[in-house]
Amino acid sequence: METSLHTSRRVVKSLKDESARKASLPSVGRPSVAKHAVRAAPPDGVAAPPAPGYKPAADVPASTPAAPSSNVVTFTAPKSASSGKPASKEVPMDGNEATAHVAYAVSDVSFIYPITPATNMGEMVDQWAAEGRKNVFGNVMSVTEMESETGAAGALHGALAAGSLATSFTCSQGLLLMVPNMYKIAGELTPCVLHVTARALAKHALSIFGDHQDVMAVRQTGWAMLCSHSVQEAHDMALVSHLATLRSSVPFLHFFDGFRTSHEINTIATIPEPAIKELLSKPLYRDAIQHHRSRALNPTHPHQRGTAQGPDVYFQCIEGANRFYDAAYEHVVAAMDEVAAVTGRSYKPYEYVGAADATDVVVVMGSGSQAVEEAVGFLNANGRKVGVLKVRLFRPWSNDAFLAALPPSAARVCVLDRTKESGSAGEPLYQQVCAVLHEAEAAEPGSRRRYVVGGRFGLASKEFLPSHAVAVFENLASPRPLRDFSVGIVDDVTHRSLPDSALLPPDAGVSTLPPGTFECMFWGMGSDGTVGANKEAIKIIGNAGLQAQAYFSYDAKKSGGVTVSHLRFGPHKIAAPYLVQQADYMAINHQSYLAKYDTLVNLKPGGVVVVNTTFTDVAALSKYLPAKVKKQLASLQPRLYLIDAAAVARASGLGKHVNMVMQTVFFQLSGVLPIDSAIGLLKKSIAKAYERKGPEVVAKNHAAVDAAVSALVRADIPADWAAAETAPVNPSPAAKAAAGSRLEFIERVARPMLALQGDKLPVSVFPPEGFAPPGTTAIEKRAVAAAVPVWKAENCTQCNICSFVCPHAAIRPALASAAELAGAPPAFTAIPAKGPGLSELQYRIQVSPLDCTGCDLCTHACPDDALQSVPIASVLEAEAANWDFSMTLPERKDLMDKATVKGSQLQQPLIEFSGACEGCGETPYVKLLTQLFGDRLIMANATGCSSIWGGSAPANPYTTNAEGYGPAWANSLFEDNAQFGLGIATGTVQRREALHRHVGELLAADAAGTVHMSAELRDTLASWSSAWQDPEAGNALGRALQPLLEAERGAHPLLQALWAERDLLHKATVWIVGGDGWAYDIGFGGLDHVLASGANVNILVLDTEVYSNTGGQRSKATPLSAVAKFAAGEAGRGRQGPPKKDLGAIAMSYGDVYVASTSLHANYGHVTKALAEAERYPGVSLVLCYAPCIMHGISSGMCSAIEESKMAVDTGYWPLYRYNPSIKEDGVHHPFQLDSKRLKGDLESWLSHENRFNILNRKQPEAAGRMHHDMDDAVHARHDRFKHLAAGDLAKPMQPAEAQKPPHSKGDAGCSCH
Ligand SMILES: Cc1ncc(C[n+]2csc(CCOP(=O)(O)OP(=O)(O)O)c2C)c(N)n1
Ligand code: SF4
Ligand code: SF4
Repeated sequence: METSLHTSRRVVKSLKDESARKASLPSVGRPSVAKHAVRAAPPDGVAAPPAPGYKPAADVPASTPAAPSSNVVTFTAPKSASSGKPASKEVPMDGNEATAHVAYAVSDVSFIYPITPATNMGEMVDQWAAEGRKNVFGNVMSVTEMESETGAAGALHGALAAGSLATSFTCSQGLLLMVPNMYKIAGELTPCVLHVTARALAKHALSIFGDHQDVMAVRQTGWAMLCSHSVQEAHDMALVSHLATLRSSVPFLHFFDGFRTSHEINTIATIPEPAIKELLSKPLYRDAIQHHRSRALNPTHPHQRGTAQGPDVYFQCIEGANRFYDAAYEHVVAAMDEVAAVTGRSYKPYEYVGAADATDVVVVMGSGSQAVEEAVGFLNANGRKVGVLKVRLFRPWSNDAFLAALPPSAARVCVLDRTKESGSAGEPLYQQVCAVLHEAEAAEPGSRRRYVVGGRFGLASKEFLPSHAVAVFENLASPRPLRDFSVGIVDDVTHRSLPDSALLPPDAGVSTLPPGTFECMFWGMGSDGTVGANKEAIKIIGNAGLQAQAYFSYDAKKSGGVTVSHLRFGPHKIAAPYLVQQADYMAINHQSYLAKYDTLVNLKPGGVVVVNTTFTDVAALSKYLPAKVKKQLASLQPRLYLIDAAAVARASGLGKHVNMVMQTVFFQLSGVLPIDSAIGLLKKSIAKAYERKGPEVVAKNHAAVDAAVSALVRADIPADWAAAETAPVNPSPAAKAAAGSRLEFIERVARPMLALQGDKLPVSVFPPEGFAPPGTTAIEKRAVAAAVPVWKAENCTQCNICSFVCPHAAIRPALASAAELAGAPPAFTAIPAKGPGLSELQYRIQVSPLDCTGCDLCTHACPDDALQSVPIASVLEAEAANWDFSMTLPERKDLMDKATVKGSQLQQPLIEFSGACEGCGETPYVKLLTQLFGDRLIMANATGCSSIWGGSAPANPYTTNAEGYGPAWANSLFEDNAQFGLGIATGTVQRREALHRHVGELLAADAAGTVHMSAELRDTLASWSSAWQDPEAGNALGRALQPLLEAERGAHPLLQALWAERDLLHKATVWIVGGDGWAYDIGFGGLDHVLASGANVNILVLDTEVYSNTGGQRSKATPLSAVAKFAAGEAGRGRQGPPKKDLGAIAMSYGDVYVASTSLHANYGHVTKALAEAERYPGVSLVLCYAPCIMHGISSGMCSAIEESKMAVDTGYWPLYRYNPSIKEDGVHHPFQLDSKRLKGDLESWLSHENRFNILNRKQPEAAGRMHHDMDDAVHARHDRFKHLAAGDLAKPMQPAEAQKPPHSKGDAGCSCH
């Protein structure tokens, strides 16, 4: 192990004392500062000791530009950096790429489906196949995207049955969908490898992050399970898995930690493909492949598989497979040995690292083992005798091999699981180890019993640091170790969590990293390019011969959120599967982060910090910085650099993209590479990365690189910052009022989470069922816009269109009386309101500058040039105050018909400030939905962008009105949303019917004189009983009943029972919402069933024409010729996708489904009408919504979504229609109404505005031209068909429902149905 242990003598002494006492750990307090070791803050004014790898910087004069030539080197690449293996073999890549390389090399067929974080593996093999890359058998892999993981597993099973070498990539919910076929594949003893980025499961919440819940949920399927603990292992174990499956005929699930390993970039030594080829050409493998193929389904030597068996034989057949599992362990060892012979890296299924005579051993699986290994090194260097047993092979388990790996001296064993099995006697690995040890002890009577405890760590990528591992050892060595514990969190409810280590507190700054490791953190904003630039940087560094590691942490915002890039590099191999704790170099790419987040807590004393700020002068900065930050800077004494990177980016034509400026500065200040060569490599990588976007973009980025360093300013930290103090800030009354009853959740949970302090929250603050209160986005105030719109009253015609199109509900009309305006801030100007019933009021358009994303859609939409985008700083203070005031005005929703464009915007949007991308085309539909029906809306939301911007804790954009009513929103899964929504509707209807009966009984009892109630209550109940299905009148009566029931509920148990169910007096409307991936693909079966159900439910499909949430993979809504991911090979086959599936036609074919195809941006009135009609229709309604998305690559940006959508409709690409079965065809009235009647504009020219169509145009203009022509023909043909339908040529556009019904088939009596 290369870990260096920079430990102080006092720490050593205290450890030795502790082990000598063999008792509970003494409270040693924090270890004292050691040379190069404990990175505590230095005393005021004293520079910190240099960290390893540092060379004092030749400084830039304070507050002067740093000349490009100045030597401000901080990192020294040691001579040994490139020693060892030939550089060509050592490359930085992430775990997904490391795995995909091997999977591609040895497989012929793959069926894929996107799911984070495994998606990238599918993307890579798809891309390589499209490029014609050959595998070791000389074949180009056949890669097919399926409609779901169920489909992928079924197809995989089929390909295997046909004798192919097939593979797939998945995790989490995707893996769960594969379970039935996993049993089949294993049951048929089929060689196959599934590569899994182990991920949490959706329980109380979905999480895309890593743990072992998914793989542990399939451990019973009969697949071997081999775990990789690092990026290098992901590469090596991938090959071991493919070899071992061929050897054993047992299918292998190869897994590694999602994100931590799948997305960590690390320098690895790759296995040359010729070596893999040579291995597979051994007779053993040739025979194994031949054997697999000889078993394939083939009519020339047929056999039958998948029979039905009874009690007589099924059991024996299952047991018959034992010998394959018994032999599998040896096959794994043999495969590991073969790989070792080729690579020099040897592995064991169970591998022990630590003291040979260890008394205490931790057993663990996955990347966490590396943190434990660091802890073991630390403890053993300080007098303890401990070790770690790394489990790689979890299934089939080998008792003997495990026991052989465990040192005989081990008296105490702690098993760490990265999963949770609620209610079990212990997690799976713990139970496995207990069983082994129990059996071993039982087999040897009188043998020493080992003490075993188990605990959990790292769920959903929770950080697991060496200090946590030390705490685990401390617990194990204590007189009464905590069992069934958790580590890394504070459980103050069931008190199962371990306390922080006394020997190595998490924040002590003790490094267990190899000497000379340089650590960097880059704080960026989602979509600002920081992550991409850092990926390139670490590759440049790694390719230059240093060992490199990079990991990227994100929040859940689709854009405008926080990203932190964690980079490490140095001369020695870097394991460290955890975030940077003490950065030598920190870049803060947005100045607001200094105030919003505790960025500097992770800065090493004396390190370098670079801030992108408009305040490049210390005096100005001093006014801006919060006192806390000044004090931190004064204490840490970093070398502080300021740069107005945004100005450099703007001047270079890059808009707000500061990433290349900050990257150049990094290379300049870190000195990781000679600056000239670094700049050369950076420019080269820019040219490659932006090639697709054209030479202009490349030139602009190069210009930014050239201009960066001269804009850098070195700042001295004023001495008086050490004594800075700020007055405490009290939230404004408006903010308090907005928080309302949610205040406790907001203060205890939401605010700390938003400040990125969620890790520190104890268990007790969270609602255990994961429910979230509404309206928490109102407190976020993200201030991400560089420019915001301001209102020019003189031009405004009061159409409310700006508010209609705003994706974030950040601009709204305000109506105020003269009296109310008396209390307005001075800048809150207003004009007389126009329209019937509004004459007494004043009107204003108000923007919330702190919630606006600066997308510019509203300024584009405004037909009267009444909005102007201005830099946020110029209006922030005044407009924020205006917004706060406008929020105090009463809602005047009844003054206009809400089912009109203008009237809808006088309704409070009950979704606001979501974390969707700037200009997102999905959110305005949902916003309008909440304005039309928000106070009675129940939403079943499929997983997808809409569930992420709509439900990422703690940000809940769904909010309530003054009454406390608002959308009740739930996400079940991706695949089951239609059925989930149907279930909600069925349950609600059934309960309401019971309530209605109950009211009838009450009224009858009242008439009979057995219940006494007031006349008012009786009359209101009677009226409600007649109007209960009318959402307007019935709900008004329901509201009126609440106080009456409250007053009289004690009079009779029947009244009390009615009071208990009073929320059902309100008629709800159920909307099933999701994206096209859900509706057209994975959820289509369920959706189809709901369409046929006749239930009174509404379905809203937000059609972005790709799987937006997972990065833009093709769905069956993707149009012909649009290039989407997971379909890279199609262009090569001269065809880019089948034509888009016509979901509207399918739905209309039922004849009793209301169907609308609409585009909010193209026709505001149409969408409003369609939603209102759909809701009113007493059956299933389907509204298909054209939703522009950043994935479309609109060349003039998302601000042009309105113009683009109008063209999409004008050209016939996206038709506007409504099919309303309530309208009976009578020759005059037609159920089908075509609302985009005339085609105009040129389809080809519209297509040229969007990159998704342009990619093919650039690559294969002929094929693109042909497809565009086909599309044009199809659009015209469809338009003609629609015209006929609209004229009543056919009452039901496709087949009448009756005609589609299959002849009724009667089941044979006595058949065995499965
Ligand atoms: C069973 C399963 N497979 C895959 C995923 C990963 N996943 C989450 S959202 C999504 C795509 C959503 O696309 P779409 O329905 O079009 O909605 P959009 O993101 O475009 O709004 C995928 C593949 C999942 N959550 N569950
Ligand atoms: S710029 Fe965008 S986010 Fe801001 S108010 Fe206008 S439409 Fe809304
Ligand atoms: S649908 Fe597109 S624009 Fe909207 S949040 Fe998703 S990726 Fe962003």
